Amino acid sequence: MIERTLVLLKPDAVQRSLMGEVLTRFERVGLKMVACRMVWVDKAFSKQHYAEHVSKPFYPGLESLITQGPVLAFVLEGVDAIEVVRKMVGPTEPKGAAPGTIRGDFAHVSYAHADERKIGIKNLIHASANKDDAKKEIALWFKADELHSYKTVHDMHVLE
Ligand code: IDP
Ligand code: MG
Repeated sequence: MIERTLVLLKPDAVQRSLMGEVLTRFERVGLKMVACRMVWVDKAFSKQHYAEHVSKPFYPGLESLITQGPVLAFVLEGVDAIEVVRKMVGPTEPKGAAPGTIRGDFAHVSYAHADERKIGIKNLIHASANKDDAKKEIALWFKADELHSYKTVHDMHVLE
């Protein structure tokens, strides 16, 4: 099943100059970038993107993190892309994220540490959690004419 999923490299990833390293991982497995933009998110847009979390205790820290600098927003396409990208990203808390995952390889902090300091947990990246979220999030971040269809060299191996 060819799917599309929304990925954000959060301000901590952008500020740590990790965009290239992370994008390389997605390119290497043959996922296709079909849209991309750098965006400085404001508080209102954060509340739209993180609507499910707005009333949670960690939301203020999360909002201040996601609005503190530009994010790189992009859409990846591939077979079961939503699940594959979440697998590559790893679990939310870097402390428990396995080596080999993006959060496990580039961060280590715990919820307890973030909560004690009342800061959002710096885990580098967002990826849509399921089909419904992917559809909503892609529509929130991109206009239809910003989503491209084209062939990569992977397509002959992925599709044929
Ligand atoms: P996800 O990014 O792995 O999908 P969600 O539960 O959707 O995780 O949470 C969204 C974001 O909110 C997380 O990536 C993280 O930055 C932040 N967050 C989630 N839970 C906590 C928490 O308990 N303390 C601090 N920050 C949190
Ligand atoms: Mg989530």
